[in-house]
Amino acid sequence: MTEVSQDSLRLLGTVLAVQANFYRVQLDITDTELINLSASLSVSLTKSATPPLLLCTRRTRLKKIGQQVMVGDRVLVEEPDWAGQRGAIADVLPRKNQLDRPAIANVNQILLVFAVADPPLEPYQLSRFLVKAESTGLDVVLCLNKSDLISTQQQNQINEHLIKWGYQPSFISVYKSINIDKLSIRLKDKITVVAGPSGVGKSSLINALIPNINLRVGEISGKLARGRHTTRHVELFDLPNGGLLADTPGFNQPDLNCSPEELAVYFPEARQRLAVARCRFSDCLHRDEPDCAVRGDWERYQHYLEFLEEAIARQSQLNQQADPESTVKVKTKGKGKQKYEPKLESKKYRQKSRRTQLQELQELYRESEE
Ligand SMILES: Nc1nc2c(ncn2[C@@H]2O[C@H](COP(=O)(O)OP(=O)(O)OP(=O)(O)O)[C@@H](O)[C@H]2O)c(=O)[nH]1
Ligand SMILES: [Mg+2]
Ligand SMILES: [Zn+2]
Repeated sequence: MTEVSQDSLRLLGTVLAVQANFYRVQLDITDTELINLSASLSVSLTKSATPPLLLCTRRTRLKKIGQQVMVGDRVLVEEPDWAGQRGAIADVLPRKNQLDRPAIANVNQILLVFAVADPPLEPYQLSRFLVKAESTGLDVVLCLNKSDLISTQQQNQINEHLIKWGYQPSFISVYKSINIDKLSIRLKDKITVVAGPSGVGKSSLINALIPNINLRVGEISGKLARGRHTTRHVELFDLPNGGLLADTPGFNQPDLNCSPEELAVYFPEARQRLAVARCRFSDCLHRDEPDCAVRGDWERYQHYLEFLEEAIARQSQLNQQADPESTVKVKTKGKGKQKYEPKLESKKYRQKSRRTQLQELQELYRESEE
């Protein structure tokens, strides 16, 4: 192998999965392009149109500066060993964004999957997922699966509601291959994260979009598998027509961790109202303030009020935790309900860092989801 051409080759790729200290990187360039690019490389590759995958380590320099590498990262790969399919990540390009759960960088959109039936479509739960998805700032594609289970009339009714909510759902059926092709066009050349409650057909859909992937379908991914590292494991899958897709384990109640002030903008209906009028107060929470532009008889206003209560409770909880002199302690009970009780004064009471408490809180939420 001629060292010179190897060195002059700047290989860019995307991290598809992280396994212990190894990173599975898909190169931008296809095998065929690679061979054509440099005839002097004694690369023993079979010509194929698929981009090569290299199992990479992270350069010591990156470790020293504390540069993490995550799924979705765009990376510069050096010293490719084509025969052994190995390489080393020399640099990480700046991230456009970063999701925490699942931990993926550079995501373009969220594909929110719900079922029209089995499990029944619950407006409040759907609202919660929509708000959570909106709070990432990413585009939200809403898909309603199992349309084979309802009549056209029922479908139209659901559609009317969702249009009022500010969404245009795609009604799909994995079973009957309805609108799957249209959906795959929207996924082309993008990094998409699939989300939605358990049992709606997320894995079935991904299996339909990516032949030969064989994700587990219909298993109770909730109780048993979740929490084990197998399902926490994040991986991006290559779509046949370009683009990457990540499955997430279904969970039925995402925690909303936005502040009370920002909540309204995660409702398209409220955004519309705020685009044409203003509230009298700039810090209006749109509850009972005079001259509010958002309060009104829109369908999801009650959802807004409920999520607002939650966001307010959450915020005061965080404030309590930040203030060691506080005399009130918050007990978190399942399903995100909070109860306030007087904190027991104790000299031995050890103030935990806010970070530890947040982590514990997240664990609690996770447990309540399971
Ligand atoms: N009627 C009907 N059933 C479907 C359709 N797609 C999937 N299912 C069924 O729905 C059930 C759940 O499908 P999964 O793909 O495992 O659902 P999931 O969203 O991945 O569930 P979790 O992994 O628990 O989050 C399975 O029994 C599927 O066969 C569809 O288009 N129509
Ligand atoms: Mg699944
Ligand atoms: Zn207002």
